Amino acid sequence: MLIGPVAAGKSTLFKVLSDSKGDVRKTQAVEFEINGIDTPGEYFSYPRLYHALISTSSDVDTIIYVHPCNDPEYRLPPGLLNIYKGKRLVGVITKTDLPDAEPDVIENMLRDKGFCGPIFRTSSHDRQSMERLKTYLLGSPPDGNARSTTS
Ligand SMILES: Nc1nc2c(ncn2[C@@H]2O[C@H](COP(=O)(O)OP(=O)(O)O)[C@@H](O)[C@H]2O)c(=O)[nH]1
Ligand SMILES: [Mg+2]
Repeated sequence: MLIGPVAAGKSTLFKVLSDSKGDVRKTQAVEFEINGIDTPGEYFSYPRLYHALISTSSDVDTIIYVHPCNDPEYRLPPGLLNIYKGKRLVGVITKTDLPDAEPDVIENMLRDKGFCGPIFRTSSHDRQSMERLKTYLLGSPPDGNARSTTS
């Protein structure tokens, strides 16, 4: 399941990860594909909508937190990751093609805040960067160990 703020690039990633065709539109509702769930950024940005995220995520193995690399503000709500204990957590820093991209700054910020798990960097202009994430997701079993092996 992909989570993260509005316009982080979740749906763009989701399209590649789920091999779906068609344009990326603004995500109005939770969208299900066979292997994944895309969520609207609003669910993530408004505390009164957290329950929607939490109930949607109850059956998923893997949470992918998506953060654009030109946004220096930490946006993961405190405590939300604790709810996801036991699930595989993967970070993705998107939009590395932008002129104001600062992927190192964003990655350090996530680590400073205690984000565990592998962190990938992607750009929609670099299909391979997204395919690498996909290969990882397909190749490593979601057993929850990713969190403790990489930090
Ligand atoms: N430059 C650039 N733009 C991107 C990238 N990924 C997504 N976008 C753009 O950012 C906007 C928001 O993307 P979207 O996937 O809808 O974000 P979501 O709200 O998290 O689902 C769209 O205009 C995308 O085309 C990227 O890697 N690089
Ligand atoms: Mg979306």
